[in-house]
Amino acid sequence: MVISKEQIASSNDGQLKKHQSKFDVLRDQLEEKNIDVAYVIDTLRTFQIAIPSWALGTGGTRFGRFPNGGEPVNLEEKMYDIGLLHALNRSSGAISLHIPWDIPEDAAGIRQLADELNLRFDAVNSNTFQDQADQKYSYRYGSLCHTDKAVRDQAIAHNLEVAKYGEELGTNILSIWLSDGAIFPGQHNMRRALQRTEDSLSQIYKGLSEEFEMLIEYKPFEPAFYATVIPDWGTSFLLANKLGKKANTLVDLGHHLPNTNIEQIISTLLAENKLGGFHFNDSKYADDDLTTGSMHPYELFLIFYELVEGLQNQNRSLQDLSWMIDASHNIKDPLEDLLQSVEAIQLALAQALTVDDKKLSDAQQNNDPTIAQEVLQDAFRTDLRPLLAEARLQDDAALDPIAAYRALNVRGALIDERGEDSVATGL
Ligand SMILES: [Mn+2]
Repeated sequence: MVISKEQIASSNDGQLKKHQSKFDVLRDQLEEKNIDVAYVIDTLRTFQIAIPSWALGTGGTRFGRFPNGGEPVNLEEKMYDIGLLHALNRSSGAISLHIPWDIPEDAAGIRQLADELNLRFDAVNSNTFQDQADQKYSYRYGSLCHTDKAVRDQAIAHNLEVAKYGEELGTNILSIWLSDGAIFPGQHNMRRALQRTEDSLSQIYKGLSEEFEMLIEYKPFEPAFYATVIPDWGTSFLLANKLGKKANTLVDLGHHLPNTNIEQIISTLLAENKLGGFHFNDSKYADDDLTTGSMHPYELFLIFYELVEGLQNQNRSLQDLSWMIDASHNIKDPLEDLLQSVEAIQLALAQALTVDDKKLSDAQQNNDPTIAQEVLQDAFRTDLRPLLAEARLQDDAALDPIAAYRALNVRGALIDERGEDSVATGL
């Protein structure tokens, strides 16, 4: 299924007048504060968030899975689903693959389909956290950290193979998340496990071409419940620094212990020029992988403020980093859930872009926390949704993507096309 510009335009028709009056009021309000509205809209239009190929089906918990039907069963169908999202919001113009869940057998054909759907390929992700049917050695006791060199070599070769698939698709970013760790105290020697991991990563690093970037993701626990080998940003940063310029840290919002100040981590990593990418989701307790912005929208805004301010300070652009949604959709329609996440991310970005920087930095210089809070919360509490709608309208996307998705009965059409019991591969 493909959504045409005409379908989008007719779904916008009835809402245009109402949108225009809401947008006019907001624009006046922002211009009074000397905000360059056209710049904010351009930034929103340029900013693209990658959709992972494994997130287009219903996720599950270890207790069960409740699919919606019409799910994509191969890479092409997954790309069509992302094409639907991108047609609705024009902000999801990138796809991130997980190998071996989605192996691009016919790279040329896949690239052509991506062009037709206006998609590009973002980071490719390796997988050494589960065993595949045709695999010689098991990752039961780890991959890059394993005590047996043969297992480590297998995992190193897999990562380099994933990078090769990426190259064929026109991306040069390899994203690595390891589940390596110990479930029980004493299970492995933590120092040696880290040294072996560093050694394996450096072999992967040396095997990558000069243009390649390696992203190292961290996670405090799960599935290793006692000690994960790369548990926090400090360990990822340490490894990335030792490896060299091509290696950077990747921050996944859900990979922190409760109440961790993630915005401060961002600030430090940006200052050290070692922040490479971002995985968006939200959580109440741990790696809940819920819809971005569903739990802590204020935190998301503060994170974006650090991103925008930190990147501006270094004359870098948002496009220098990899941005991806990494969530699991357990009860909602995955496509609706992704539309909501993208909207929440764009909203947080817009809020960050409309902070009165001058007033905030004056308040900081004058040690005035009251005014500092006023400035931040003024940006956060201004309803910027008409600005997002305007950015979409300028790109021929839907004023209200969820409403358009429902009006076009996309899920119904996908069920007709693929069947009620069509279930996606992946998470
Ligand atoms: Mn992640």
